[in-house]
Amino acid sequence: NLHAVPISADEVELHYEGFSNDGLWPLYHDALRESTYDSLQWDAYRNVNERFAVTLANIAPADAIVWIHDYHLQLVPAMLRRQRPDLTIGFFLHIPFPPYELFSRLPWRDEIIEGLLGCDLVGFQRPMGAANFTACAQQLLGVEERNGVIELPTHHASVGVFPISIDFAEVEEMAAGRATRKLTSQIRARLGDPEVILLGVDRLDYTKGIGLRLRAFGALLESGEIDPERCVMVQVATPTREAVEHYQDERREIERLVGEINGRFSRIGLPVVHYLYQTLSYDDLIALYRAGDVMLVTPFRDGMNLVAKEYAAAHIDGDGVLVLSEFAGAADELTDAVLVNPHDDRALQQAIVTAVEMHRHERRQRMSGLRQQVQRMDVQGWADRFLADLVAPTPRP
Ligand code: GDG
Repeated sequence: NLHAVPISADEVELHYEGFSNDGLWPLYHDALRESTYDSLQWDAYRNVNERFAVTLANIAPADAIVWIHDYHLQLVPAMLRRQRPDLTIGFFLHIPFPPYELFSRLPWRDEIIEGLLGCDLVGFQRPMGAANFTACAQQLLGVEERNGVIELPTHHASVGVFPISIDFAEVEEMAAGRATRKLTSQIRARLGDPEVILLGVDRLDYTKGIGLRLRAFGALLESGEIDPERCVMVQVATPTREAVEHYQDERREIERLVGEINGRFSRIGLPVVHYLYQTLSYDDLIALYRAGDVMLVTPFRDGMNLVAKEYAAAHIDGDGVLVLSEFAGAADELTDAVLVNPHDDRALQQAIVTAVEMHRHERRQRMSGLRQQVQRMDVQGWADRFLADLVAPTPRP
């Protein structure tokens, strides 16, 4: 049932790599890198959004429900409502929504808010995203908000919080398969059967704190708090947005760090950091999750972070420790993780040592809490809750 919307190579450069990923992405993630604000990129962003809106307007049946996703398409709701006032329109933002102090830098800030206000329901990962959006709408456009509903002359736009999740049952089933079990023991053997495998899995993105965690691991090897004969680290860094300069810089820095740490602490045939700049198959990924004794999820800022949830779902053995940044949306729910402020070097090192040294009983207790939480709040529940609120908005008291 897919209906493709064509985008030219120029538009990929201007709309996708440019405005979306070199303008909005850093701005929405605490301005961790400088954003590019370029009016040619903005024109392309508007044009691509317009094309999605026109396509939807042409194919949506009367009174249909439309659910639009993510920062690449924030203008579509208002564009679509103008053409098709009969539709019920929802939007979900997968990344954080920044505070007014940052958002107001954007030269086209009013247009973005107006675009999103074309919705019947705008959903965010965390309460802070919803609060930031509401504050921006009030300050920039002077709209009135009451009980999570923004009152507009044409309609009411509800603002809600819907933390996304994963298909717990699917991951659990894959993890339980015989092939996965075999793959997991092969991975452990190939790594030299270490006592502890520390694992990182991320798109190679500067928001994910990959360098930070490598530096923490290096410092612990240096101080002797972690023994390279007992522990190895595996870092999967999936290629992403390679045309964007900030990503090229980040890759260089990570690869320099991996080289530095391996040069200093590896033994022949036994590197202490195994680095894969590759996209793995989902089967391999699940086997790797199972092999990981300590999962390191240390973003500076992350809308949710599904890797943290996948790790818990894959650990059907009930063991394993998750080290999780407070700045990932997942930290609101996964309180049985070892939570850490990744900006605090020493705290991060301490969290890693705590995870490596944790007693079996505590590991199992925490993993059980994590698994229950992810199972209870899976992706189907997320979709059901969003769609139920979209069809019958329930203003909060
Ligand atoms: C955005 C938000 C929010 C990773 N490497 C491989 C691979 N992956 C898969 C993981 C996971 C997904 O990619 C990554 O999801 P995250 O949630 O961790 O991060 P983003 O890509 O930044 O996603 C984020 C999310 O949207 C959903 O709302 O949680 O905050 O930034 O599913 O498994 N999959 C395969 N091979 C890999 O090498 N097959």
